[in-house]
Amino acid sequence: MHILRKPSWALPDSAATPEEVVLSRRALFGAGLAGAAALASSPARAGWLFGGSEAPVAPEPDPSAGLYPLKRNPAYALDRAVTPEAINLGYNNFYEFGTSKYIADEAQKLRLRPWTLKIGGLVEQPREVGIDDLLKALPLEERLYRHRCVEAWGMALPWSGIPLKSFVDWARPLGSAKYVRFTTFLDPEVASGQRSPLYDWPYVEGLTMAEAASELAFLATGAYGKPLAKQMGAPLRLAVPWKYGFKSVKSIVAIDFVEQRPSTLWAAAGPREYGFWANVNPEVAHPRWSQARERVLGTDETRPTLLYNGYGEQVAGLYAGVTGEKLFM
Ligand SMILES: Nc1nc2c(c(=O)[nH]1)N[C@H]1C(S)=C(S)[C@@H](COP(=O)(O)O)O[C@H]1N2
Ligand SMILES: [Mo]
Repeated sequence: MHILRKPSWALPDSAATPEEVVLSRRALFGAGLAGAAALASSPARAGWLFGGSEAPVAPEPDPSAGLYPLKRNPAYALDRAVTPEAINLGYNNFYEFGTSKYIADEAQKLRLRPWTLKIGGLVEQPREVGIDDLLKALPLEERLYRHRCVEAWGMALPWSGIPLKSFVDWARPLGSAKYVRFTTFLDPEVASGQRSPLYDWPYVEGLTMAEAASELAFLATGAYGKPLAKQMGAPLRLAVPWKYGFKSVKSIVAIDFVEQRPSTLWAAAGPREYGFWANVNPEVAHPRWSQARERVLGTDETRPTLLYNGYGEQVAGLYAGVTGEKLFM
């Protein structure tokens, strides 16, 4: 997602990409995307762009690993194949670590413990909870979900985590709360992308209370039967699959219940292109490209995009009374 610039896959890049990386990307994305993958920035370049250091970081054990895999909730089935895990681990949007899709190495700098979630705003009692205590306090399950990025690519994956409604009930918001605001960590020392002045860090996203209480909204703590990978937004991210992917905010450190609609990072950066609602709709084009079809990650196919990304049955009712709003951008 670039503002008033070409999409990232169209950016020319004269930096040589190591052959083995190009080859593995070719295998991952198929012939249709191989060219784009070869053109895209390497992780090293993403770090260089923002002045990140290249020191390798040793993997740390994840104390929540024993919780997974979780029991799958069969209510959330798919009409398509699960995207291979390797694709999800190697093709990400996480601008905190660079604007290319290949930020996985850079994201390993993120430290996951201690990880404290602050719950505040309009709640009976503000509190701070460590991620491992949160995992003990709330029900966990696995769900298969689709994911549709506003950049016209889609995928499907098994998330593990907490139904957002369970979290909201547990947090005990006041009746005056109208929105939930989710905030990503802020640490430009670790996240070289946060040294970029182009965005108003930290990354913030929001939902209405009704959206947050809907059955589909999910707080992901894992994927593919394991704790979340750092590049996928560990240790806690949102998954709202009927909305464009930028709503699914990663590496959350604060959840606040508020009365005013929150100002969100992408809506602030590009108000003509990205809005608060961001519901998927094939008939409402992005100002710079069609949303009618989507590239299926991990294949060389495209498929028609579905209204609400195929989740209309679960969520269309949320918008019945909403008028005069741009629900699909
Ligand atoms: N904090 C944060 N959250 C984020 C983003 C980001 O750049 N920073 N990118 C968003 C976008 S545009 C998408 S498509 C998804 C990508 O998630 P994935 O890398 O796990 O596929 O994360 C979303 N959440
Ligand atoms: Mo996205």
